Formats: sequence, structure tokens, C-alpha cells
Amino acid sequence: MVFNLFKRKNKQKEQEALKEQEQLKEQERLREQERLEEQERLKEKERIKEQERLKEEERFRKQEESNEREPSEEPDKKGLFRRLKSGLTKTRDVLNTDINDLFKSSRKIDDDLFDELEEVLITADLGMDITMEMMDRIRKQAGRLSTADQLKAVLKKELIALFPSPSTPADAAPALPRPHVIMVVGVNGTGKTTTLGKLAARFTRKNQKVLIAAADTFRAAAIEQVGIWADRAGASIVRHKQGADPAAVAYDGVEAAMARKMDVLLIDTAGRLHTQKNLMEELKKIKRTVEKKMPGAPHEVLMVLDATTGQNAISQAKMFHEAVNLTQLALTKLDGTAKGGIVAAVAGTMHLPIRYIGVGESMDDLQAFDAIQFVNALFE
Ligand SMILES: Nc1nc2c(ncn2[C@@H]2O[C@H](COP(=O)(O)OP(=O)(O)O)[C@@H](O)[C@H]2O)c(=O)[nH]1
Ligand SMILES: [Mg+2]
Repeated sequence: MVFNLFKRKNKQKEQEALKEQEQLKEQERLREQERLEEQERLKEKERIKEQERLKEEERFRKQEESNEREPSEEPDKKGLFRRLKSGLTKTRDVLNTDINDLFKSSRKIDDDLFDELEEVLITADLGMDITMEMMDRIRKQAGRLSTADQLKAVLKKELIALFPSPSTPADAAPALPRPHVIMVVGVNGTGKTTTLGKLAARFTRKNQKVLIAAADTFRAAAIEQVGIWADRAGASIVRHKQGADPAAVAYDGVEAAMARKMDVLLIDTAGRLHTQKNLMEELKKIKRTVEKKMPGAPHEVLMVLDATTGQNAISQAKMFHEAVNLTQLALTKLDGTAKGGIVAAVAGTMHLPIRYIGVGESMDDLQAFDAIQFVNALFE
């Protein structure tokens, strides 16, 4: 009896031990499965990264090839390229000479060298954040770098990667529906009206019918200035008197553009009001009014930034983006004292396409922006 009880207890214990062992095994199996799944996930991530890197390299290589072919095939574009290059002399001098100096007497790649490169990038107005990001990426590739040319190639590639890939070619005709409405915004004096005028000329040259709404009613001179640009560009204009409600001008602009079957409507806006808050509220109101008259419009909100203001351009862009949701950017005055790094810094921070750059005050001094061409111009 006692013996039987003892046997039964023993058996129970054995069974419990077995159960426990099985549970442990099951846990281990689950852990192993998790580990394998995690490995698989990491591998997949690496694969995607590698694919992206290859795509980027391919894009870069193709552009390098087309740049080499450019002189014979597209003399006009080559002229623009040369003008862009001469506009960027200062940045180029900084980048070129300093980077080449860094590698004089075949220096080793070490921390000192990276410190100096970092300084060069900050001097080129790339800004602190983007410079740090860039240095991080370059350091990771340092193992296979030994010459100035290799470093330049990596730097170029990483700079190009800062720009969001354009979804449409920079110089494509405006998309349907018509009128294609572009609202131009930005701080006073950055070159809004000038850029709008140059844009109008670009479109009319392509046989597009362009209407301009003079919604900067803050100063009489501003309305006059738009009028002059409209004449030059062969565009029509809708204007009210000084002090009129800018949203009403924009509304009339949309109405007229629809009635007159215009291809493009460009809306000029003010860059300064009595307070910054008023300005943002006014821009929002213009946008709302335009949308009410033509659902889906404005199709683009183009912010104009003065490249010579350096890092300020970034804080301006953030503020306007918050208020009116920018869709594209133009950087002006790259023919002046601007440092080219600001272009990459803006693109890398805002993640918005830079559509145009201004390289002078006349009608032809607006270029469709091409990141690869631009970065190449910085280094040549
Ligand atoms: N050098 C140069 N000057 C420019 C460029 N774009 C605009 N400007 C000048 O900047 C000044 C302000 O331009 P404006 O269009 O009136 O600016 P807005 O107040 O933003 O409308 C004018 O003297 C323009 O000629 C450019 O790309 N290069
Ligand atoms: Mg203006």
C-alpha cells in the first residue's frame, strides 16, 4: 500500500520533470525561431539598402556619362552649366582647393583629416546637422578610400543623395487640370516677383497661356513690378488697387484663368505685413480662397528662398511650410555670394524638391534645378 503510493508519487514526479523538460525545449525552439526571423528581417533590410545604393550609383553614373556627352549634344544646356558654375565660384573654391589640400603629400585618412573635411563642409554652408550626417556616412566608407578623388566621389554621391528624387522631370510642362495654379510665397526681397516673372516667361515661351494675379497688394510698387514682368513675359495680369484684399485678387485670378482658358496661373504674394502672424494668416486665407474656387488648387505652393541668407533660409522654409504646406522650392541669387552648400542643406532638411534656381536678375536667369548637375558644378 505504502509502496504503491510511493511508486505513484515517483511516477508523478517523473511526469512533471518530463513536462518541464518539454516546456524548456519548446521555449528554446521558440527563441531559436525568433532569432532566425530577426536574422531574416535584418538580411531583408540589408538587401533593400543595397538595392537602393545600387540604384543611386546607377543614377549617378548615368548622369556623369550624360555630362561628358553634353558639349556636342546640347550646346545650350552646356552654356547654362557654365553659367551655373561661374555663379558658384566661391563654394567651388572652398570645396575644391580645400579638399585637394587635405590630401596633399598623400595624407593618411585619419581623424584629423575628417575634422578638416567637416570644417570645409560647414564653411560651404551645409549647416551643422547635415554636415554631421554627411560625415557619418563618409566615415562608414572610409575603409576603402585613399585618394582625394575617391573622397570627392563619395562626397558627391552623398551630397546627391540628400536631394529627394524628382517624381517628374524638372522642366516638364505643367500637369493637368488647367489652369495649373502656382502660388508663390516667401520672405520680402528673396526674389518672389522676379522668379514669378522668369517663370511666366518660361511658360509663355512654350506657348502656354499665362495669367498672373498680383496678390501682393501691400505696396503699389509691387503691383507695378508684376505688371512690368507680365509685359516682358507676354503674360496677362489681374490686379486690384494697393491695399485690396489679396485673397480677393487671387480669387479673381482663378476665375479669370478659368474663363479665359489659361494654362498657368501664377499668384504673387506679399512677404511682409505688419506682423509675421498676419502674413501667415493672409497666406492661408489666399490658399483657402483659391481652393474654394478651384478644388485641388493651388497645385503648387512654391517658396522662394534667397540663398545668400544661408541657414536662415531653412528656418524661413520651416515656418512657411507649417502655414501653407509647401510643395516645391526655388533658391535665388546663387550668382551672388551664396555658398552652394545651402542648396543641399535646404533639400536635405525640408525633403522638398528644389525646382528652380536663380542665377541673375534677367529673364533667362532661372534654371530648372538638377541635383546631379548642380553637385557636379560644385566640384568642377
Ligand atoms: N543677383 C540676383 N538677384 C536676384 C535674383 N532673383 C531676384 N533678384 C533680385 O532681388 C531683388 C528682390 O527681388 P523681388 O523679386 O522684388 O523680391 P520679392 O520681394 O520676394 O518679390 C531684386 O532686386 C531682384 O532683381 C537672382 O537670382 N540673382
Ligand atoms: Mg514681390
